[in-house]
Amino acid sequence: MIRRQLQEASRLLREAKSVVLASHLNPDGDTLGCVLALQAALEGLGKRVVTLSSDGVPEIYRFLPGSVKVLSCTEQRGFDVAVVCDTGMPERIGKARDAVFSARVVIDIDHHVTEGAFGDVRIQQPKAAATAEIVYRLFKVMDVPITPAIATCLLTGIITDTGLYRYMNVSPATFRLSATLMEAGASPSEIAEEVFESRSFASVKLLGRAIEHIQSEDGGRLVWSYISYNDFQELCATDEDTEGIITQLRAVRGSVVLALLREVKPGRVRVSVRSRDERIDMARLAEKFGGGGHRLAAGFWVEGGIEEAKQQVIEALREWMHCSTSTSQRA
Ligand SMILES: [Mn+2]
Repeated sequence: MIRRQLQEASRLLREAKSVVLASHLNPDGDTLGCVLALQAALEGLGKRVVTLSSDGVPEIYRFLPGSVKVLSCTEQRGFDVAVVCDTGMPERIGKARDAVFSARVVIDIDHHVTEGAFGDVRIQQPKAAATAEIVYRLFKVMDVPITPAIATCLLTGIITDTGLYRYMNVSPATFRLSATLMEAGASPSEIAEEVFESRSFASVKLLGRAIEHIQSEDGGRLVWSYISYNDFQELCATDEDTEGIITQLRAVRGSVVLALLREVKPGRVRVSVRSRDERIDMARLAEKFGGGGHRLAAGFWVEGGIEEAKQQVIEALREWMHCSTSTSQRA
């Protein structure tokens, strides 16, 4: 039960005068939706709020109310309370760390299952489809009115973390909460258009490159692709433009594990991995590479060129798939 933690967090936030909020690196719709919903709610209560996202706010999330106030870092210290959302482990908040851990109390709100939980108050609910669901519960305990702005932020978290209600994390509760947020003024069609149908031209070209490079292994169970540093340069694209590409690889029939490698800088490759099989735990694989995530969706970095990374990662994936699904003891 997280009821006690929610009550504790509610009390701390109501008593606080200053609050710092932090999202994770390579921020997604859930982490940003959560911190921006909290920003709106806490400002509504008259708190001084600083919202941090080390990697800024990707263009597709700039429609979120209050996103212009997000800072990539701050010199301010000594906040009454810090709230970190959707983060798995403290390393994933990047430069926001110093401000967050200078706060008197740190609250960690998360639906990740990694073992990196931290903070003085830990509100964890692995069954929640998105951290936004937990933040909504916190608002109910705090008796905060759900304004259209707050509803939009929270519904964005749900829509993005469920891939438009397509993933296994969706439960009847997800739809019930979505309906409530819609009644409070959020528009799923507007959110979907902003997030999924407002890609830059370079980003759609990059998707083409990823599809062109697609590979299938292990009888089609492992589907992966890559984007080289050259691709990025040629198309004048950035890592931000790769958002959502891995989702497109899921289109391949029979695919169980998906991976996308992108050489964002020469010799530095970001890897995203997805699984459709609960037994093949992507968070645990990512942890081996110093990354993290959920059972079915995770990410990590590999040092080295794209060719080196391809070999290393695909070999690890093959092995991981094999030992995760074989009847013998797991490695
Ligand atoms: Mn999330």
